[in-house]
Amino acid sequence: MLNSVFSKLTIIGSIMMCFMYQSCTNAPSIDISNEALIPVPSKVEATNSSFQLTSSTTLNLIGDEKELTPLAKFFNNRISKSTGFELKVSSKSGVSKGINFVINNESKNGPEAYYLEISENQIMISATAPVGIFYGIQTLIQLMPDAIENGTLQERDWFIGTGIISDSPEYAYRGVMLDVARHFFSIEDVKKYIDYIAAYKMNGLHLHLSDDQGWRIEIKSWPELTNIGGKTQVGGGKGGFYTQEQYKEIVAYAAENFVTVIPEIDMPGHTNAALASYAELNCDNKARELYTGIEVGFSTLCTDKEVTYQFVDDVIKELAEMTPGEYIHIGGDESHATAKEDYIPFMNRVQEIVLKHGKKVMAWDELSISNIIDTNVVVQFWDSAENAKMGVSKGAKVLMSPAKKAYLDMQYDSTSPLGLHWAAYIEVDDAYNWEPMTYVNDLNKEDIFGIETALWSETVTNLDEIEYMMFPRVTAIGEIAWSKAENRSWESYSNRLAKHGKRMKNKGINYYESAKIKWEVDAVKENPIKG
Ligand code: TNX
Repeated sequence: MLNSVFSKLTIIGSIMMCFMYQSCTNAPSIDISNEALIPVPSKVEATNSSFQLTSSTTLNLIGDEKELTPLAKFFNNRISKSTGFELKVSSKSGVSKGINFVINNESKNGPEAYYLEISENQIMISATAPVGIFYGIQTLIQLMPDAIENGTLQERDWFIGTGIISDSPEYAYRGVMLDVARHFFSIEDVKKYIDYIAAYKMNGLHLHLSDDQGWRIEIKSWPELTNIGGKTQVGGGKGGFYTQEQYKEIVAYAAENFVTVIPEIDMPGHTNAALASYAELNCDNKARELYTGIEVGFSTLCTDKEVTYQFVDDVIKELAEMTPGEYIHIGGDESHATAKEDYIPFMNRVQEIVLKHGKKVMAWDELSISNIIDTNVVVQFWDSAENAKMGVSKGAKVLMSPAKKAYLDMQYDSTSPLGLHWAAYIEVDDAYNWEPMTYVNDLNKEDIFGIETALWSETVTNLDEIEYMMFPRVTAIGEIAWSKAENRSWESYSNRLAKHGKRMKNKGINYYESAKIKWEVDAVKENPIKG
């Protein structure tokens, strides 16, 4: 209410200004430094006027047409349902009226950095690479009225505030893990997950593809892994798996959204589904029963059998062949059924296998007790700061995923209908208020590979539930990973999130309406409605 009075006053104000200075345009004044941008950009300068997007706005591509055309398509797709516009796209040699995507070599902040300049007549997003333009587009969409997120045609004007934003990420790797083993999720759900994370400038999708309850990726040389091991899930549902073609489809969709897939095959523990599929992987040569509970730590591959290494080699080989990303995750967590003297040589040998197939190694922090055989090894800190530090002392980098802060499967509080709480209850402020640089003491910035948040799926069974656990906490972790520490504060983030709620609602996201946030149900930024 107050807000709409305020915005009417602003409009009246700008009309009066226009008479005073005789520079009448019908562009309302919009202050972009007040927009609810998540993650918060490095620098925002408002010039307090607006650009109007109309059906005749053109999209001008300056740079390699082949690289820029998919971005123009992406932009048109994002805005077409709500605006009804299909902007005309053409290649140009220089910036002109309309929206310009520009590839140039001017930025010193790396390929993901972008520069966004909005004036009354033109918008320019420039970057050294397509990924930077993509992130500029994500910001531009957040600068549009919330109604842009509606899935149906909105009859209204589309004003975007003017000013300049320059932005670049704090951490190069900003990931999200999805456990498709405890409960299986369809390709469509995974694609939605990719859309959600890319919107917050996150660029890694770690897929937890195997666990005690299920094997979810077709391996042609070991077909029973999915024929048998893919048949069920937690609670006894029908499970499922991705064929290699389907996995490639996920990888390709992720790449279109500048997201890299990191596949995980968890071993030597968390392997009951494989042990149920092939008797010879067990030390006693007896196939295990399929498992649909949620206990951990009871299964292990037989580490002194040669067939185990043949199995690992074949699996990693097929996985490496269909994974363009540099990393393969080999798990290594909670192998309580594997003796330490077996675990260490096993993990050493599996690391060798990953390198042999041309990939780099990622594993949970327990890996640190074995050798770190390559300087590119990444240990994923979830539980033990000691392990994280030991990994660094042996030459590894650390991926920060502290369970007490970054686990999306933890309950918000004791009343949450979904989730576990073995690590903590994680309210939105808990998810936001931590600092990757100091969370584990004695780490240097260059020891940190990046930030990753994780959604384990023991209690999560469908996309609605994924959304509930993910939102809004994923936006908190996304901001920690992208934005500079000096630009971040709970006060600012929680205010922005309060406004951002409308956007999530319009998108149809089933987010958790935390009592910690003063949600603004009516958008603050109601641009003048037509008529
Ligand atoms: C611990 S985190 C696990 C997973 C469970 C998760 C549940 C980690 C490396 N291992 O196996 O799914 O807790 O929160």
